[in-house]
Amino acid sequence: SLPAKPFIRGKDYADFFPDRVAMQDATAQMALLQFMNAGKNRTAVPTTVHCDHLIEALSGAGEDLSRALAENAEVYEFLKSVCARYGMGYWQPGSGIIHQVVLENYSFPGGMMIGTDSHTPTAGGMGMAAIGVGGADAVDVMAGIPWELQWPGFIGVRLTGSLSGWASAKDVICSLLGILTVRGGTGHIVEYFGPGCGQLSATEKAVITDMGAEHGATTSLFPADSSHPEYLSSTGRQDLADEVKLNMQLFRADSEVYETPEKYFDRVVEIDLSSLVPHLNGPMTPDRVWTVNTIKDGVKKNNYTDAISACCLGSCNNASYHDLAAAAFIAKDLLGKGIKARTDLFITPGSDMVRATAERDGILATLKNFGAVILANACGPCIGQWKRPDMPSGTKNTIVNSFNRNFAKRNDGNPATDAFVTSPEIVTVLAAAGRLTFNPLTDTLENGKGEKIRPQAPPRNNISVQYASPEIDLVEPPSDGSAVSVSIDPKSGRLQKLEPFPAWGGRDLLDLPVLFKAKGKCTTDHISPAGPWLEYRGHLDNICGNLLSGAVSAYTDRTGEALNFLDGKYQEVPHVAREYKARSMQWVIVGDDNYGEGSSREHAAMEPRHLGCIAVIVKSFARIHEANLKKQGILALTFADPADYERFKEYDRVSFTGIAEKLKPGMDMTMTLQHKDGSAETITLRHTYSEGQIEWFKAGSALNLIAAGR
Ligand code: MIC
Ligand code: SF4
Repeated sequence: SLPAKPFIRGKDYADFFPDRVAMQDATAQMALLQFMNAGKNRTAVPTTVHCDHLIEALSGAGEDLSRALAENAEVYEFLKSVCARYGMGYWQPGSGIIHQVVLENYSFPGGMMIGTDSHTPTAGGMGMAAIGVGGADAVDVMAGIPWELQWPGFIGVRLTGSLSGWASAKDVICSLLGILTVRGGTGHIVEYFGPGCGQLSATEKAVITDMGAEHGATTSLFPADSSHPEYLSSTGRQDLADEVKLNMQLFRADSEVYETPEKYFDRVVEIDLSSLVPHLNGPMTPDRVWTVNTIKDGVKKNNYTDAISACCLGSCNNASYHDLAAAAFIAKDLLGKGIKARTDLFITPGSDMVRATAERDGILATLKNFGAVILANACGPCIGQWKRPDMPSGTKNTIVNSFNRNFAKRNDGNPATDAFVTSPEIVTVLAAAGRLTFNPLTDTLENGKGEKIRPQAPPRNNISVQYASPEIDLVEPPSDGSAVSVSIDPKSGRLQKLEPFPAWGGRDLLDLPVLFKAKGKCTTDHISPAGPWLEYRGHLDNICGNLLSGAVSAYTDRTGEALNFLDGKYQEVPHVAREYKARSMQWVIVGDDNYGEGSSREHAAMEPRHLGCIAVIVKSFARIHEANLKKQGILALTFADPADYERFKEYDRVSFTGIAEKLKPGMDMTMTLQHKDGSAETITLRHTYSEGQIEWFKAGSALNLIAAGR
């Protein structure tokens, strides 16, 4: 039924019933451990689990996959048995990166899905409302209860002109990041429109919507056009392709929206595809924009290393068939002129379907001849699963990749690696040039004979391809899984049954130490890093060992350390938190802008909760992290006056009194900040809690309510 009054953007909450849930192995473990406590027999909607994050990149697809199967056997077995038990599909290790597999198999215009990964909006390239969430949100949908979202605002992006030369879809989103920054999309859906959309294939559109996660948008979306039935058909979904062709108008905004977008969108951004030049965004943040024309200034001003130590082509963002085909075109042309890759070049195909098709068409053979190492169809170097024996941590170096994010330590765990994100085309040509400042628009390469070679940009041919069948794919669940047993070894270091978090209990929260005051950028990669820690994603107590280990303390400017109020020493955050927990002391975190940017990993909320955190108070939140904190029973609060962040000093404590009366939808709250010298001040705080979400806090977590049947 229609709501009685229109929802107010950025204020009202609305209930949704998404069509599908997708989870990847690194987040599915915690999501499924929670779902197992929800008291349900079967998932309420089609649900799939994708094994992609846990595969390490070292020597190439075959060996890396075999090693992953052996090393992660316990976790894969757990995921597989939970899938069989609760009626979910299990995409085996090697089948591909979640978003590419979803795009190929489950995306269609007009659908709605959620996924426990921030890049779920990749399917927005196919006109699907696809939203990244934490595992507890997935539990709602799998349990058949409505999933709540604050009614978003809308940003319209009008695309005109057409891409040419070395410019690609990646440059659309890299340039938009320069306009919106990493916070600009927060709380909004970014909708593309205009004549430029028709120039882009479905997988090119998906590059743009995938990386919408980087400006914080709830999701990004393209209207349906002929690229959609074409992709449906080439991925073996002819029936859907026919339906979409017949109903195209239903999956586009009404014509008045396109005629007078300013009336409907909160903001309209114009991007002329014809004017785009290749971007190289980075390092450390995807909204630091450079192009092949300006990067020389960057190197000069910021002392980036010009020599490139390695190039990577892959990730959910840019590892489609057409991406590999474009790279192979450049490689073939250069090989013919006597030039090979000068740097290491690692390639992770997006899925086994892409791998099989690229192999069939000779694309992988060309890339290998060029010098590329083909890695498993998985996240690999994009998520720190990259072993670099030749690059000791701490060595300053430059890498170039076709991924989407480039936060510190993200790819190889080395804080001194500067990562630049760019298109597969630029990755390939820079692998041949070996230096960051090579400009394919103006510069030439030199071959062994001393000849000057101008590299050729690939033609923009999005000719449709009939995809080959993958060798590694889906294991369907039995029709009745109730007899399947799911076992967790109580001695396991990787999996641990979850104990419900305690209810709030109606108490005032008095004299809480500020355990950590984060300075500057504090993404989920800073709060709960991935890489080697991916091993503990199913074991809450063990993964707590990484809490805030990448975050910079505002008091000392060093990472990962907190002042222990009990003995006056600076120690690792988890150590101090455990000492407080042992004494039943609750504590708080204070943070800067866009706190919790990046990943959907709810570990960044569950770890502090497990160790006794009761409130996180920041200048502003990234959407998914704020929701994760609320779901896990932590108070997620923002300063009414961001300048109040400055008031926090070492040894400060905070108190909240009268919470039941003060925590009301739409109302500000107050908090007392007590300084070491005995003085105190009152600070006004904002929040976005709805009536129902306040109940999550009271119950100790949203899951506690579901488990209690409420
Ligand atoms: C990422 O790209 O940061 C990840 C790893 O895919 C995360 C999920 C995770 O932390 O497991 C994401 O984007 O949500
Ligand atoms: Fe995997 Fe990287 Fe995509 Fe995250 S961004 S899903 S780690 S490929």
